[in-house]
Amino acid sequence: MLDQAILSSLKEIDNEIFELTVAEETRQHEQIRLIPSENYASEGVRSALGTGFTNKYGEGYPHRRYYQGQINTDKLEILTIDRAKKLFGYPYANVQALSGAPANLAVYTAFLKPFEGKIMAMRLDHGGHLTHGSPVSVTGNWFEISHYGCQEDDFLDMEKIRAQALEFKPDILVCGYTAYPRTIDFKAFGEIAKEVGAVSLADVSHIAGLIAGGAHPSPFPHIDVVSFTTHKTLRGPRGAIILSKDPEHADKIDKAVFPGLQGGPHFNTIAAIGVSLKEAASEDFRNYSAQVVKNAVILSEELKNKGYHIISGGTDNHLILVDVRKSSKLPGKRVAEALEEVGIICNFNTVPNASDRQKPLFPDGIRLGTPSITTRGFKEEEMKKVAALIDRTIKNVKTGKIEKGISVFADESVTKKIADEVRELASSFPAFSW
Ligand code: DSN
Repeated sequence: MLDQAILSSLKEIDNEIFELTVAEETRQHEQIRLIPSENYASEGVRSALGTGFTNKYGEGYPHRRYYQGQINTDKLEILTIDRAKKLFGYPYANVQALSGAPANLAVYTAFLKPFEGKIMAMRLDHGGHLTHGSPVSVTGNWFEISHYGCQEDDFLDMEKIRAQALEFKPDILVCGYTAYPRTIDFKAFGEIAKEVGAVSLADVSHIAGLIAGGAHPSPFPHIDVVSFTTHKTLRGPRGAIILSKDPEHADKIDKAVFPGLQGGPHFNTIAAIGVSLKEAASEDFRNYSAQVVKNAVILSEELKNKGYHIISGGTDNHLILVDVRKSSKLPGKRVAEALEEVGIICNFNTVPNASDRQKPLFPDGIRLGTPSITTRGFKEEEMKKVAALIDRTIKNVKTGKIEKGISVFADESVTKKIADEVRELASSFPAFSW
């Protein structure tokens, strides 16, 4: 979306930032964006981000603030909380966490003391998240961590997870992933947590929009605490929500967010989250989330038919993991960079059950997702075209060692032709009111 009024005032005030903004808007318009954690926020969401709510401080919670002048902010926060509770069916919601990592840290510190608590979660290279106890995150240093992973078929085995939990006895059992293409069995996770006396936490950042739209089962009533960012499939601003079932949990979480970890809430973000929750409750959004999954299934089937090794053999959600080393003898990073050259943006990504050569910066796979292109209106036919464009690009990438400064492409004229086709396809599906 290019808002002419906002942009023309920006141009007058700060031409450098104006030009970068236009360049980024244009990039997002002309490229096919397949990063599964990105989306296009609606006009309503973007408008709400730029209002006078950005000018207001309000440390505390509605009717319990440390600043005067909360007549509108209290109503705003209550309205957004109510929408979150209604949409996801949980009785308590905190809408102040600034994003996903602070939200997860708030949940951990609500229930655990550093250097005492135990957390069990998915390993990072199988689709977990840095804040699920990675050693490079404070979560991996402050708490004792036991990681579970996928089996040889790339699926989670709930019996094995149960056995591991019975032995490790975590205080918090985490499910919810950044790169797991299959349905999460919230009921089984909730039961295991109960059996071992742990709090169950689902970090549903990736699939919050699918849950809201009915395209993935809900964690309610199985999971105690649910955290998620609001800008992925949910299509809101960059922010986070923490849901809970138990009033004592909710109280601890509120205290952990403020004053435990944060100061003043970002009311403009809370307003935009409110807008996105209203939009996510609509029939249109139900259709959108169903189409996100449909598009991902078609893309994975098309790539599979072209000989690509799809992790777990397919997808149930918005994302697909492709082991490109197994498929094409190419490292994930080279493929992701080659795709960027033609205007297709994805992640290079670790994959479970990979070769010994895989490292986080040199993984064997790529991660593709459909939330952004579905927002733009891509359907079955376009997904087939996207699969063909990806395949043609990868087939044009050289294998083996390539000297620095030498093109990765076998034929530059093919690259140029694909890039033109990508630009044409993307530009014919504008996001919102481009
Ligand atoms: N950045 C998110 C993702 O891309 O999955 C995780 O934080």
